[in-house]
Amino acid sequence: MDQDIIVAIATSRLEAAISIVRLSGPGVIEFVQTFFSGNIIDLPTRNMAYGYMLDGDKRIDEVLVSVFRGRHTFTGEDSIEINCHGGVYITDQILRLCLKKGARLANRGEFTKRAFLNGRIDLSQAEAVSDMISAQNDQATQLALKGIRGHISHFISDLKEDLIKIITQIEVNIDYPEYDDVEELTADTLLPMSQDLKNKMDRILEQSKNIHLIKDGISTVIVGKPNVGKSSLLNALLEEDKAIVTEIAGTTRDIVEGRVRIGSLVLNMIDTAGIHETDDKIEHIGVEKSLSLIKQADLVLLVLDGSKPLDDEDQRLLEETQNTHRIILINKKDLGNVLDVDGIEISAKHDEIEQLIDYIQNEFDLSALNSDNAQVLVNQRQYQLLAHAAQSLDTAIEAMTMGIPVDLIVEDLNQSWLDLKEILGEQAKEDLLDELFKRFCVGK
Ligand SMILES: Nc1nc2c(ncn2[C@@H]2O[C@H](COP(=O)(O)OP(=O)(O)OP(=O)(O)O)[C@@H](O)[C@H]2O)c(=O)[nH]1
Ligand SMILES: [Mg+2]
Repeated sequence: MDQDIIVAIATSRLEAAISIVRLSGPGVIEFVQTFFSGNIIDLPTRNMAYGYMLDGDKRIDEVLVSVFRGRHTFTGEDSIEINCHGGVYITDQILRLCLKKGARLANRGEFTKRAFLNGRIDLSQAEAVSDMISAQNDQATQLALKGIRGHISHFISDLKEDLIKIITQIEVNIDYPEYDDVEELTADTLLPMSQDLKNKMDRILEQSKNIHLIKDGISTVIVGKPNVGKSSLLNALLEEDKAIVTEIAGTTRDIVEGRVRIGSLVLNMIDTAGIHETDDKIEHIGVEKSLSLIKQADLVLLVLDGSKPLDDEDQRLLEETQNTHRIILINKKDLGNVLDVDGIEISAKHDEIEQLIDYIQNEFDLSALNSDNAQVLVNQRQYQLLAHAAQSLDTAIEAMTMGIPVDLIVEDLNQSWLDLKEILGEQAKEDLLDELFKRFCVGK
């Protein structure tokens, strides 16, 4: 376990009203007392003392020092937060003073890492702290908050509990075969329990699939042949003239990006080059890009010009986007609609896009993911581990169905068990930990 005192600036390195310099480690209160004019030695936990940070006789800054004692702090160690004036220079001076006195500069995420190593939080909670910092919208913060409060830990622990019941039955059976009939155990008891557990895992995996839409936003690509009004639509959604709009076909040659908020949803929009056959080298590259974006997007907005009949290029795009999550938009409704296509009529030029906005809001109602009983995993690491756990369990279930002896099945169940533990970091290897905590900022 780390024993040294670590220090970092916990706030942004920008001029502000206050900055916070954070320290943690055994003996940190006595340590800070040696260069602080107020009295913190006798201060109860979660209290503040007023005074000056001192470099010898020199007063560095007038500060408030908060004291956090014992195991119930964020890191699980004694900690200190120095609230100083928020100038970049003065904050640096206080950091330097702490270093000069013998503290060590914290690595990225080291405070949270200590919290984890000291058993204050598990890995899913640590990841939620990181998610909280990077959250861009209300739903993402709510999700992160649930994670911090141990939501994921709870339902993964339940799965572990179910699994260990199955494993113990088998182990008992292997160790004391004279007490149990192997055949009976396999057929009657193990299979329904295992199937039940597998169903629970599958449900969590299914629900978790859409979580990236909350965390990262919905990647949305606008496609269509040239001149149908794609850039006009981007501008209407952004409520600004970001992309160039002209009556000349082939105006947009490269991709143009913008972020649109619709209620609590975030759409990461990409306006693309109009897709059509072209000899123009630059335009051709743009078209290729557009086609590949269709495949990666969460949502495709296919724009058609409703004032003109469909042509081969429109047909091709209707086919290209057939298997994507797409919305067909019939633009230029102010000029009439001659198309016999199911779609939402809009006029991008005149900002008449309310129907589209309503449609997207209904289509991506992600509120269920944030409800109290939704069990969702919030990142790829967790998702892949659970998927692997489910896979091993499935192999075991197949083996059970085929009547394979239980002592051969236990291996797969053990693998599933290890994966579940790793979600909570109970199995975490040191290099994995380093990698995870590096994604934090210094001071967290
Ligand atoms: N009447 C009418 N004209 C529109 C509407 N939306 C776009 N336009 C016009 O259609 C022309 C093309 O618009 P853009 O938004 O540049 O079309 P684009 O699909 O981005 O075109 P490329 O970038 O060339 O592929 C412009 O003259 C727009 O003003 C609309 O709703 N009604
Ligand atoms: Mg354009």
